[in-house]
This record gives sequence, structure tokens and C-alpha cells, in this order.
Amino acid sequence: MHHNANPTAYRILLEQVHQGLDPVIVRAPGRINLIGEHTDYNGGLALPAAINRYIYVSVSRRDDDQLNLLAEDFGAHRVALSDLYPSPGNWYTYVEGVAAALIGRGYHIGGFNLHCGGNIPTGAGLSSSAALCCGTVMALDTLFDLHVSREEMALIAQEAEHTFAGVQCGLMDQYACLFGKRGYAVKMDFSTLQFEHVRLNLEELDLVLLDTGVKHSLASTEYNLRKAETRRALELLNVNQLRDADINMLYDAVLIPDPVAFKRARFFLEENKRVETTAVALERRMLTLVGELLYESHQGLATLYNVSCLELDLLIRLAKVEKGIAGARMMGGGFGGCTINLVDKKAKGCISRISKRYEEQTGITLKNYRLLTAAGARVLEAREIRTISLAEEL
Ligand code: GAF
Repeated sequence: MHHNANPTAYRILLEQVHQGLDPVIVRAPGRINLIGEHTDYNGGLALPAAINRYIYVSVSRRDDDQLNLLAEDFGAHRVALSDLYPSPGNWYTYVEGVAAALIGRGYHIGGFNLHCGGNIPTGAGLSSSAALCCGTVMALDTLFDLHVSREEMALIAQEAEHTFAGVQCGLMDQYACLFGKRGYAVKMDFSTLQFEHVRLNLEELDLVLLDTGVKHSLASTEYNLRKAETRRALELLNVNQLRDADINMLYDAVLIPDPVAFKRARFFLEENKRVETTAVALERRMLTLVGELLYESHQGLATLYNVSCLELDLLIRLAKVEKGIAGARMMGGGFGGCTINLVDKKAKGCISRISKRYEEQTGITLKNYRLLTAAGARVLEAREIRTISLAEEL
């Protein structure tokens, strides 16, 4: 899958794509989310972090108005700046979406060559699409000298997802990608877009993602539906944001006729509280409690928010019987993708036991990724480019 497994091959490819020009290269990380799922688009709290899996986006100027795009794993695409059009499902819709959002906000850009590739698994819920959008906007910012703030980059990347990919996502993935810090989670408050870095203090635990290997097709429709259902809860509760409600209000008659709105609102309030508790527990190194909160979060996502699936639930059941796993939950939008697991560094064999049982029951070979947190997206310096390869780095 990653043909450019060595730095020389990558440099040769850049020569070709950029026709000898020195490109601007951005390294944009994927993300995990410790806790606070499906809260971002409702002004809630979350604890995501950038990870050491990246997309590298390189861009150079052209004399015409063409976008000449090449993705390492997905092929080439060419389009004129005047012809940008949404094509959900295609990788280049994200790049076109970013270009369209920049133009829509009055930024002047010309034609460009773009190459992208990296080692964030796609479809696993690690936000490769947000990394591509954030990487593209940051690269174009430098290339065309636009002076876009990181905060606006996040909004532009989100706009690309909304208008060109058709997913009404929140801002969690973009903020993690742009504001990540090694060793820390980004404690986000999406009602104000303020954040603080929270030290993870997970020394004796590994962050391991287990990839179900499935991505059910209803993921994006259900995602947009959840957003609509929570809007309905807002109306019924007569509040501006779900955070203004209190759990007792939910039991008032007003939500009784709409059990779906009730469940969604209840999940939101409980999950928000779990984020607060997790942040404090991390600070105090109460890792058993952090693990329990992860399991509770999964329970809520599965039974109140209904965004889990059989494969994710199976992985959580298998994790729960392993003493070496402090906590686990589905991560990201749901309906497939990964679970995040806190695994005791000293425990032996838990991942291979889970893999064996998962394969026995589903026929799917379980992939696992042991990840570290990492710094947010940035433009690379010329000397750093010599060492990049698009191969697995772990
Ligand atoms: C996806 C979205 F893109 C995020 O904004 C967030 O809502 C997440 O699902 C669920 O927490 O990754």
C-alpha cells in the first residue's frame, strides 16, 4: 500500500509532481480520542490527542488555474479552480473542498500541484480526512502567503467536510490535528472553542487501537441523523445548548413523548461529565478510574446514542475479560472503525488473545495499532524532508 517506503523514493516522486520546484510540505497527524464522543457538534467537551501517524501534503505553484492532484494510495485527479465540485467518496473532494472554502472566504489562491501520502489507516476512524484537509489548508496558506490562523484553518477544514464530503462533523478532529502536543490530550470545550493541554500521565499504560476492519455504510447518514435528533432535544427542552439542560430536566414530561431525543440528551450530559472526571483522574493518576470511565462511555454510546455495532461491542466484551486492559471503548463516529484500549505495559498476550477470539467469531483478522501522542500539524523545514518516508513508522 505504501510504495514509497524510503526517503529517496519520496524525494524522486516530489521532483516529478512538483516539476523540480521546492514544494511546501506539511505533516498533519491523525487523532485518537480518549473520551468525549459525539459531543463536539453540540458544544460539549472532549479529550482528543494527535498521534504519530501522519499525512504529508506537499504543494507547489502552477502558472495556470489547474489543480494537479496525486494521492499516493488513490491515484491522480485534475480539475480547474473554476470547476470545483463536491464528489463525496473521492479522496480529492477534501482538497477541492479546502480550495473552495478558501476562495469562498476571500483568500486568493492560484493553481497548484499537490501530492499526499502517509501512514494513517483510512476508514479506521483516525481522522485521515481531517488530517488531509488540515494539511492542505496549512500547505496552501504558506504557498500563497495567506496568513490564515490555526483556528480558521480548523473551520476551513470543517467546511470542506460539510460542503464537499457531506458529513456534518464537529471540530474535534481538526483541533486535535492542529493543536496536538506530544504527551498531552487537548481538552476541548466546543461551546467556546477554548482548549487546554492535559498531560496524559499514562506511563504504565499503552494506547492500543483495535481495528474492527468494518465500516458500515450507514455511518455518515446516522451521524447526520444524530445531529438532527439532538437538535430536536434542544427544541423540546427549550435550551440553546444541551449543556444548559440538567439531567433532572430530562425526566420532565417534555421529553417523554420522544424517547430518542431523551436518550441522546442523556448520553450527552453523562458523557460531558465523564470528560471532566477523566481530566481530573488523569491529573491524579487514577488510571483505574479512567479505564472505568472509558467502559461507561462505550456503554452509553452503544445503548443511549446507538452508534456502536456488533463488531465494536464484541471487542469491548473481549477487552473486559482481560485483566491487563484498564478500559476500552469505541472511538470516533462509530458503526465500525476502532476501539481505544488502555493496556497495561506489563500484561502479556492480551491483544493476541483478543485477536484470536475476534477472528474466530467474525472471520476478520484484527489489526492493532500501538500509538503515541504527537505534536500538531506543521510546515516542515527543508532539512527534515530528507528523512521522510511514507512507510509505516511504528
Ligand atoms: C467524527 C467527527 F468528524 C467528529 O467531529 C466527532 O463528532 C466524532 O466523529 C465523534 O465524536 O470523527
